[in-house]
Amino acid sequence: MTADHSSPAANAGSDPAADPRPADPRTVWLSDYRPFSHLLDRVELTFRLAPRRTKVAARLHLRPNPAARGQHVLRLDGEDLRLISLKLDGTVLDLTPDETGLTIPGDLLPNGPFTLETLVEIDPADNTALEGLYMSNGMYCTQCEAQGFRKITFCPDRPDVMARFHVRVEADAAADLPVLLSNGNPVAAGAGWAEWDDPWPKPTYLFALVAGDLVAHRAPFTTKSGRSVDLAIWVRPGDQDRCAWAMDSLIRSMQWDEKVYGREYDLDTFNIVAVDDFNMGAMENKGLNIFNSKFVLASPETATDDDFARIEAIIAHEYFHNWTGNRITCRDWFQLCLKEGLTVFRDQQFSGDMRSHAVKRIEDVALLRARQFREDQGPLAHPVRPESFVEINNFYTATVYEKGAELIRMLKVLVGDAAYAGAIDLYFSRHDGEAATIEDWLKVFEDATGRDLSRFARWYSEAGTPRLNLTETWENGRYSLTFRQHTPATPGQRHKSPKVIPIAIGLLNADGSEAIPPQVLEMTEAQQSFHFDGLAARPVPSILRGFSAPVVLERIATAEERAFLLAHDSDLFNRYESGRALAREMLTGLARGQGDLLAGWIAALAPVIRDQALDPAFRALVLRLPGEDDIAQALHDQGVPPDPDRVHAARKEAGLALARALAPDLDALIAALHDSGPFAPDAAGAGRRALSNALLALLSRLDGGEAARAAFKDANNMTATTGALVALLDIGGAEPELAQFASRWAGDRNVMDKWFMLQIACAAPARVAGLVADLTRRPDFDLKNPNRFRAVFGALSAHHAGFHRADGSGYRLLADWLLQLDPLNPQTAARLSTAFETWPRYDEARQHLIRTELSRILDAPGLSRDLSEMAGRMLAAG
Ligand code: B3K
Ligand code: ZN
Repeated sequence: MTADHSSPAANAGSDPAADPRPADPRTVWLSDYRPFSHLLDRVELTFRLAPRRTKVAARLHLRPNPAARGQHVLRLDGEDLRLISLKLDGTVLDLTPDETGLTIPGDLLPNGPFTLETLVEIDPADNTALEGLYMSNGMYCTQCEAQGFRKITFCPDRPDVMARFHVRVEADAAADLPVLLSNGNPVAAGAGWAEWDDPWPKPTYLFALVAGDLVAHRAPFTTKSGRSVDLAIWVRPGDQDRCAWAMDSLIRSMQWDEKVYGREYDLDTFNIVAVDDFNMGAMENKGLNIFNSKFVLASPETATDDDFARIEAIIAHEYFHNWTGNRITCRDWFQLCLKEGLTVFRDQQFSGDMRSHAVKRIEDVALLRARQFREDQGPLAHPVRPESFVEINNFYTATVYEKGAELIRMLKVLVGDAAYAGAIDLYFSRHDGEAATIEDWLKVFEDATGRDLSRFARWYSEAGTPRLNLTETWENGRYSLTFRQHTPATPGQRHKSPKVIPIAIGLLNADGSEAIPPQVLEMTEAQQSFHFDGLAARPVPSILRGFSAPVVLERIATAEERAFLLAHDSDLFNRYESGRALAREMLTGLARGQGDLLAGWIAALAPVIRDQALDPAFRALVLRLPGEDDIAQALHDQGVPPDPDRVHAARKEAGLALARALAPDLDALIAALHDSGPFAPDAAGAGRRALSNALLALLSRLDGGEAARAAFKDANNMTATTGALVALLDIGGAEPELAQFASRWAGDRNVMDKWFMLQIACAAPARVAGLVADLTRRPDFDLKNPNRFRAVFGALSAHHAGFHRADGSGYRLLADWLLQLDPLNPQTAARLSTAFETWPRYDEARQHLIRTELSRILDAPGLSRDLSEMAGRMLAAG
């Protein structure tokens, strides 16, 4: 293979100066980073817990930072704190805090080490934002990332200020709080109090405290160098029999990190606590992970296979943060992808090792496209390392996490497995105990491999999904591939430069065999050709195998060629990809009322579905039709504003046609997947159940739901139950089953979230808004519980045709509820507002309706910083 390239004048980088938007005065800039004025050696905290009046006494041991000479004041962050007393080296200071903190003037500050003591009062029972110290079902817990610690006490609340923490927790004798936990190792305890000491310096965002009436599911662990660790998962009494899977996942994660990354655990205890009210999935606080109970508790009766897989992945993710995030943390919040991208990549590797790499990759790419590509193509697009933010919580995004992980994956493909391992070892030895940057990260790879990564670094600073266009020629026995790359403009970045793109390829002979050894082409220029000589005949190319780069591949191929790859490619990802391309072309054709590609699609798909030698999990993925949001984006890419009703109808029509084509085989195919043994949440069983459920949904289209009704009655696990329920909801006949489900699970919040979510997800488009409104009137709809709010309003926004009703009812309903939620929980309100990010795709009438709702949100008095930043960014792109 030989390569040549030409690079048109396309080297203009990002140009924030071209951003026409007026800067929000609250904007924080990466370029403004300065080291903190002081070093914080040690923090001693005493909590006297009381729901409305918790007292926090803090003693901070500080000294001037030699790296920050010339900064004369000491600024402590602090919000919503009632300051009772303040002392410097024992002397009372009479200073008044402002809205966001406390400034100690330089003339009061010693030149050497000193101690600052504060006593504050806070109100955890009134904390519905779930940031800082708050209460959930009578228990106390904390969430400090990113900037929640400042709601607990006055302190420099930034990740580059790291200290050793000693914590004493005292509970009122009358309170029922037998379990008192914090970070690190337990050092002493008595009736109503406990002390914890964390020997590892950490930033405030990793601080945690939990107090409650909890029971533990325990297990011992011995690290490879012989340290005994007490593992415990703490839950409410009654939930302890649903912790086995999470514990098993934790032990496997610890073993995997030792084996694959050489990383051992470094404390005597590792605690995980499950809480019902939590803004996200989980949090990696040092030695005391706090989890949304949804991602801990599982039994076959209450959790689906997807739940089991997600629990395994999130337990691993938080555990892996102990090294990638905690031991090596981020210098500032702009470097968030340093810990999140790497940790997501590590949890993806882990899940691949535990399950099937190909299936895991297909699922990860589906998620990347559904969430990150969507973000990258809309008004909220931002680089993996953003340059500014108003509210950092708005940047815990698919771009930082999922695209961040893709960048690590590309690096690994580019340098090779052995060099990757060497660079990672260097990263751990060079930066352990530090707060690092993306520059540090790339330097490690440069030093370990001798490569120049300056061009690769553009992936971190430029937003947008590159489009990779491919043309092929076959002349005189020479086969050539010519790639052109182009990244569309994104907000604030009009001009983009060429990226380094690893393109894994294979060339196939007519019998499906490989004409050349599979290889990785390294594209570095705007346009580049690669030549292959010595081939006997024109091959069929298999491009971007394993999705080797997060790009949109623009390649025109015939349906025959796609069908050939779906049947023969040795790369399972690209087999799936060919099936997906066929399905998208067929569905966009149907939605546009053009041509009928159904027969060709079915002819290509059916043999894969019937092929019992293939992994059922893979067949289930191939069978899964592209979602309506995906089809809408494909239409937009074709220059057609999507009509949500037609998209919905096209998908229904394709499902029915497929069901009819497979009809003679459906019963036998389902029967062959039947499991008679006890439920096990392993990948093989999960794959069989996924395929069985997908086929059952097809069968229901033909038999009026008879088989699904029987399956619902017989179901002995939640995967089978929800599979049958979805099949029935889809055909509109599940009233008795919904009622049975609700009466069986009324007392279980996590299971009932499924009940709320599924009926919205499967409702006919015209019914969605009415159904959501009805569900919010139920006594068990709780605005303050993020899981319940997301179950309902996440399902509304994910229901493409229901949310995008032409009358604007979906938009209005969501905006009304975001405005209700915002004063209570701005973080969750801001997160769900991303439902509106796709507005530029739609027709003018819908654009107008969405922009009207976004303006209404933006104009609301007292709007949070979180939601105002999001609404403002979405509107600015107009
Ligand atoms: N680091 C946390 C996320 C914190 C989100 C703050 N808004 C969980 C994780 O990524 O592991
Ligand atoms: Zn994380």
